Amino acid sequence: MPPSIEEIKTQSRHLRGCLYEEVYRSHDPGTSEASRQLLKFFGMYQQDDRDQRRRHLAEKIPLDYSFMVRIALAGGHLSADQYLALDTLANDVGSATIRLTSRQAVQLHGVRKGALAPLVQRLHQSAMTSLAGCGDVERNIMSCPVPDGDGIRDQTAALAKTLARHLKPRTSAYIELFVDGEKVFDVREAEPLYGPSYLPRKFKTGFAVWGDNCTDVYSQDLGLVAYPPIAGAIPRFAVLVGGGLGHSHGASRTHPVLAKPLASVPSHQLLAVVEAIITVQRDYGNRSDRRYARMKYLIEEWGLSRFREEVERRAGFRFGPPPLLRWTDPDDHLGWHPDDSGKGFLGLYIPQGRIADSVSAPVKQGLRQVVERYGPQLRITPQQNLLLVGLRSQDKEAVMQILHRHGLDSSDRRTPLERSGMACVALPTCGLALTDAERVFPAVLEQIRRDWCALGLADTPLIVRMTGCPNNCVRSELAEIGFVGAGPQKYHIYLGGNRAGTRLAQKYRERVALEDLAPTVRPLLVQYAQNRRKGQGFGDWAADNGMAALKDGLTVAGTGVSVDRPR
Ligand code: SRM
Ligand code: SF4
Repeated sequence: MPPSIEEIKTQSRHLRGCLYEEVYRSHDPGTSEASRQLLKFFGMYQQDDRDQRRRHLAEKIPLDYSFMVRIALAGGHLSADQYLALDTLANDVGSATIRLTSRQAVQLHGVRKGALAPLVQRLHQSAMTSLAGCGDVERNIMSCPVPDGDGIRDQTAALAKTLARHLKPRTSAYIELFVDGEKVFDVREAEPLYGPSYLPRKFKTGFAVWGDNCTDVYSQDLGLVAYPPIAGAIPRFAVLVGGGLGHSHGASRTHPVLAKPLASVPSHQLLAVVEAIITVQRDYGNRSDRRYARMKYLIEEWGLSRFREEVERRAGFRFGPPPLLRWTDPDDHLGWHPDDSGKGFLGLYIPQGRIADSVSAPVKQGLRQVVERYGPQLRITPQQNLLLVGLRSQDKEAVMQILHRHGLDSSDRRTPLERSGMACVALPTCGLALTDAERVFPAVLEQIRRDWCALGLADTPLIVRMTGCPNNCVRSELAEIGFVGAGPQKYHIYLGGNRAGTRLAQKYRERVALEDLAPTVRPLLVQYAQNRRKGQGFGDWAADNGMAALKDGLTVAGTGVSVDRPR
């Protein structure tokens, strides 16, 4: 029997295992299963080109392994120099693209094993790290990317950074292996928070500011919502626990869950509460079946009261009741936002978060030019877009011109539907993809956009997301329309999430062919355009009707109008 992941972690001497031998000594382009699991804790995923896999297997030639490296950036913050370093690294050791992720991190794909150590060394020189980009630890911590001059958003972003530093694994294996290139036999360090076997599963934390749920806090293991949004007030935090969206088509008890309100805590006690929550999951989370190892399943098993009691016991004080949270429609933060100091930030729509050069759109070169010349701070949004922060108002036009010359449209020219659309990486790099997402999404979105505009809805928001499998990496089952990969070029269609990200979408159709996705939702868009209440979003309309009614082509509730039966 091969060792389980729990055994691999526990026996690894704080994530060392055989990594030294396999990364430095072996000429094999890939690594063993045990090393693959350990490398994830260092933000490194072994992958092969799925487009080539079948041919390689048929011709009995080894798979063409490379690594995806995920650089964790709390709140998506990057300095100009850091961005330029990533841009250079992508060219030097990656596939010449930078991928902004749905959790505000950066991924470089196509890195060869021999380039992992040089890559980490260069990250290190620029004060960046891929440590805990993946693995059974706290993942990249999200927060609203918008600057507000030391207001509540900047305060929560600063807290996100502090928390991210505090929750990093303490093992020095990452530095030894990838910076110093040393093999260490005698490990004496402690992992005070995680212990020798780390967490049962990944753990995700996201901050939000009351009213603006741009980080989708209900999808997080731990959501922390700063309130009240009053200038000068010291924020408290509403604590939400047990969210998580991934599920498996083959495991019927797996399911997406929205995080539940647990408590209200003042900011000075936040760290104690976060640590208490993480250690409860560490000690009681399921370590025998990884499919049920996320904290959402522990909370479902225990109930919220028992969970709260245990967390309070560990934190050492009683929690206040959570406030009733209110959310407005999320802002996508795109376009030009001047402040009072003659500066501002420019939100850029980056389709599918992919910064790359093509002949007609050398976007990566254009961004490099802007960052070199104007030196803005950069922030990645939770929708895979980019903010250039601290630009002088007088430079804005010149920046736009450079970007335009390099094929990056002004976000103002895009409809809300395009600006909010997201697709996950999927094929050809993702080992879990059942089908495409990023590569096919633009065409599907374009069909839906045309229908939407033809119905006079160009200015009405509509959130459409697509993933290549039910792991939900762009949170598709929170979208108003979610396409979730079910097999080659087949997708389940989910409807009825809302713009505030507080409701799960429901399955509407199964295994719809790629080319039928837009035609299948078209009749519903028509009905929505005719029958919606004032201000009612498409997701609300779909949820109000219910999937049963929509599926059966029954009368739309309260409108007396019949829905066309989709193909
Ligand atoms: Fe994800 C695994 C990409 C956000 C749920 N995710 C993967 C892997 C690493 C595939 C693998 O395990 O081999 C994907 C790498 C693809 C590639 O080639 O680059 C991958 N996930 C992504 C990213 C890049 C999607 C994107 O296009 O932006 C996001 C990177 C996040 C980051 O920067 O840290 C990404 N993944 C998410 C999210 C959304 C979120 O966190 O806000 C989710 C749903 C929320 C959740 O976790 O419940 C998500 N990814 C998963 C899961 C299912 C986890 C579960 O417990 O249900 C997996 C599979 C797993 O962990 O076993 C997974
Ligand atoms: Fe891969 Fe599935 Fe995540 Fe898409 S949703 S990146 S296909 S794991």
